[in-house]
Amino acid sequence: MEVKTYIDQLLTDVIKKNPEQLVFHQAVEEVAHTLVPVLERHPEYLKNKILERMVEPERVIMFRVPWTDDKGEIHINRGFRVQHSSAIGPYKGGMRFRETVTLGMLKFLAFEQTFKNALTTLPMGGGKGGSDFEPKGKSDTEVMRFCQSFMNELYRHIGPFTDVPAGDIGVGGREIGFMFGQYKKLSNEFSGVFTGKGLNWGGSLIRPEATGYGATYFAQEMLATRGDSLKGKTCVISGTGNVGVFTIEKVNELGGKVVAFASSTNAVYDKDGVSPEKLEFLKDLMFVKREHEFSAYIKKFPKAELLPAGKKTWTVKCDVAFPTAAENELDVNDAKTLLKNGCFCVSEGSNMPCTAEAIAEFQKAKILYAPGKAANAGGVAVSGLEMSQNSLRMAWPKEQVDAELQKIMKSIHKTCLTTAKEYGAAGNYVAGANIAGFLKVADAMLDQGLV
Ligand code: 2IT
Repeated sequence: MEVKTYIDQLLTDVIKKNPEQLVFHQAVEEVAHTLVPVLERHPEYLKNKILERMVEPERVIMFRVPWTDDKGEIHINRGFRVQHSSAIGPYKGGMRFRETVTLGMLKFLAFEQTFKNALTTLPMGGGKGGSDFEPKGKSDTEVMRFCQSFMNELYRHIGPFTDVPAGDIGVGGREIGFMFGQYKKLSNEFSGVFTGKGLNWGGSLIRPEATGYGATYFAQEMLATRGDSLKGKTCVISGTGNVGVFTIEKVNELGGKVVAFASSTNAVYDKDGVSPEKLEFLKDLMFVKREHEFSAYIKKFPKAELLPAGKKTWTVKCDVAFPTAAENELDVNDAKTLLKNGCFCVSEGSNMPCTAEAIAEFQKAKILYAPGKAANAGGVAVSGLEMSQNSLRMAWPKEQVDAELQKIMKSIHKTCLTTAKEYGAAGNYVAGANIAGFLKVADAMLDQGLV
């Protein structure tokens, strides 16, 4: 059978077997199409059904999470952990707490994570978990009771050599603290079972910054291939969680300026750029006050303005765009608007933020475009470094972690380019990332037999 026909058949089966898991279909489809030249060159992957195995997570855990709010009312949420691949290391990946979380969403994220983690050069498998619990608007004690109930089930499925969760949307230092505390109590063991921990109890310096810094380093590497840099560049981002905020910080350091940012509530245009002083205000708003809209920012810095309701930051003229929010936040019309306004570099700080049609526009226009599994791998890479520090019972200085992060982002960038070229897709970061990640995991699977 021709490889193209085989891929089409595989995708039909994935859709049939996983109805309604649209984002999972989308993630598999994006990877599968880029693997055609690999499967043509390596029939052993076909014979051993490597791709069929990869589209089926090794294990999925789904459970009830009952908890009581501050008034004593009972709530029931659904908890998940998708243990996707342990081919090259323990399952590793974040937890997402958000009202919209579904099994399909976590399957897509776990699938992506496996490829991303393979690119980091560190020994980590892929996983993802979470719940349809929405932490926004909940008190600290409600979040704690939820996290404890969540761990009452999950603790038996994870461990420093089995599965090491971390944060994602809706899960930051506070949630990791509560989950780690309950894990420690139930297992009677202080171990590196989570990453993104507090600095006093096993966390790594630079972990909160790592995803945003990494996506910015990746953009810098892409620009360097055209003899350019971020210096003097106008940038826009979307979300202002950990990723967005620390993207702004690194863009400032590298001499660029971020003129637009957003949350799920509204968006801001700040023509002069978010200076370091403004960024400190924004950090306080997002991380301390947990205010997810920007009226206080506009009041404090009156030259900034709110974009009209529903208008995305992608409508603001820029050279470089960093999607830093959620999947499919940048569609084909946004891509056309960005291109029309002269944007020539897109580095994905979040997971699958661009739709397939948007990516096709960027590729047709031959701009620099990096998919999340390469560009945002800095977060999980520093998680890997946190695991190393925990194993050594050491804490490395900031400069050392940041230098390692830069080295890893450079290495991922180089791997994407050389692999893409080797398989006839020069300059295509999507093909490069998918193929390089696939080869590492596939070869480990061949070595380890049919398990
Ligand atoms: O999407 C991601 O890479 C993360 N949420 C971070 C995962 C991790 O284990 O640090």
